[in-house]
Amino acid sequence: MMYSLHTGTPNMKYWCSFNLSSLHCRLKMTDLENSLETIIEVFHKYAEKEGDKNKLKKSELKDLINNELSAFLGHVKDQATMDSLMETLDTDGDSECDFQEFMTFITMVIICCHDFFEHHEDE
Ligand SMILES: [Ca+2]
Ligand SMILES: [Ca+2]
Repeated sequence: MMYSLHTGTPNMKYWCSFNLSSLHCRLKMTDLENSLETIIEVFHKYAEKEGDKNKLKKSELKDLINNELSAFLGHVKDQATMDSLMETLDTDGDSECDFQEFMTFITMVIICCHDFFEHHEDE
C-alpha cells in the first residue's frame, strides 16, 4: 500500500515508495518507524468500521479521538465540536476524513503537543 506524502516532492515520494517496497523496514523498525506505522494502523482500525473503509466518517473520527487521543485532547462530547473539526479537516468536501486529511489533524495535534512540552521545559 502506498501513501503519498502531502508535502513531499514527487522524487521524495518515489524514493519513499521504492524503499518501502523493498520491505527492509519490516526487519527491525526504529521507534519513529513504529510510531508512523501505528498512526497508519489506528487510522485504518477506525476507518474500516463503517461505510468507506479508507475514510473516517464523523462518528469514526469521534471514536478515534475519544479512544486514542483523550489524554491529549480530552473527550469530545458535543456535536458542534465534531462538526467544526470535520469541516476544518475535510479539504475535498466529501464529508469524510481520508488519510491525508487525517495526517493534517495529526500534524496539528503533534505541533500543539510539541509547543506545550517545549514551553513546560523552559519553566
Ligand atoms: Ca469508514
Ligand atoms: Ca474529505
